[in-house]
Amino acid sequence: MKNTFLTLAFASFTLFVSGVANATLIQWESADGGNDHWYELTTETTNEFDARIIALTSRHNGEFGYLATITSQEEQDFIKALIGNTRAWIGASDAASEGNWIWMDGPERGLALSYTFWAAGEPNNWSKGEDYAAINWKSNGRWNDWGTPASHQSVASVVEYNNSVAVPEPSSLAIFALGMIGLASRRFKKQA
Ligand SMILES: [Ca+2]
Ligand SMILES: [Ca+2]
Repeated sequence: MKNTFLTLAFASFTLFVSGVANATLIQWESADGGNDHWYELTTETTNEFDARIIALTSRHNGEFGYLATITSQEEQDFIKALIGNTRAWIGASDAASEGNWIWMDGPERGLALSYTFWAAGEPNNWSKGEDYAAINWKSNGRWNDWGTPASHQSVASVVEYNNSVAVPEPSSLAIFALGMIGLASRRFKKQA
């Protein structure tokens, strides 16, 4: 039973690594005033939960992935230029404590948002609760709290890569593996 689980987890992880290889990645170079991190707009659209799993299990040149943490107007502008008008998940959430927005992963994991770019009237925790942030609400780069419980909408994600991140705990990794199995089975269905 345990071996089956590990085999499935490894198979789905391999699937993801190969899938991510085709995506477009751009570096925000320090020569341009950036942080030298890499950014990716995923080609796959998912709900807010799968988006986080895909980001955390993604690697680029050995660097760790996580849903983007946008901490300045300059970073917001760089990402907006990368993704155009595509709506996508970023790494902010208030799922742990309603109204208290934090970055879920990456170097700013657990920290309150020091910079925000919410659309007018957002975050509004609409329709029994929205706890995850999406960029490009109304195509202007502004953010919305989204992930409506009734629908868990599917959109792209912005994944950021660098190595100054906390390593996930083993219990978290087990959850990621379970999530990957679910995603992998969905991919197999797509191909069928
Ligand atoms: Ca909320
Ligand atoms: Ca909202």
